[in-house]
Amino acid sequence: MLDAFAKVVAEADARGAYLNDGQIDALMAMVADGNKRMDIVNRLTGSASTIVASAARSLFSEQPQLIAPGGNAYTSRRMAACLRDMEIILRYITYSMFTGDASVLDDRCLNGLRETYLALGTPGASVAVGVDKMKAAAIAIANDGNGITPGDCSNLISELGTYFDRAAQAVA
Ligand code: PEB
Repeated sequence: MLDAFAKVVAEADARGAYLNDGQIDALMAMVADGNKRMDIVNRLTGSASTIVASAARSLFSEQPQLIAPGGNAYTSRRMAACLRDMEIILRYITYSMFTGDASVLDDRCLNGLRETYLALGTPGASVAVGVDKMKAAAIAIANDGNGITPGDCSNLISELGTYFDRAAQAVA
């Protein structure tokens, strides 16, 4: 598991080189945006159950076969497993947003997840739709300008989007 700083150091060390200007500038930009980044992580963490619930509701209304008898989220045990999976994925995305690096998400959540779903007979494509719906809900919450000093968060929001896309692609 790396963060944005350790990633740059690992990359420079692999070349036996000092950190270059581009790497230092990118990390300085990351530090300059640090408060906004923490604010986004804080918002997503505080709204995690809202994000999961609204994404799940939307997924099940589009794919009602999942909650019909015989469906992959039918019975409260499977429904609970499904909501839990979405929550786990969201949690790892908040960690990646915090560290500025996807490796925690890759190593601890996505690695082998497609194979797990295949073995369980859980439709990965539906999980991917659920993740995409969490992305929309999370971005709306992260971007909510209400009650805050307006600022440019576009880079952070697009970075956040990449983590959701990565998770969706890993299981689709
Ligand atoms: C991954 N999910 C399930 C299981 C595992 C995971 C390992 C099997 C064990 C169990 O049931 O707990 N666990 C999960 C994860 C990590 C982890 C992400 C990462 C670290 O450790 N069903 C649907 C939807 C979808 C879904 C499409 C969006 O209809 C999920 C939610 N996951 C789902 C379901 C099960 C499951 C298990 C229904 C139970 C499957 C079953 O037992 O039939």
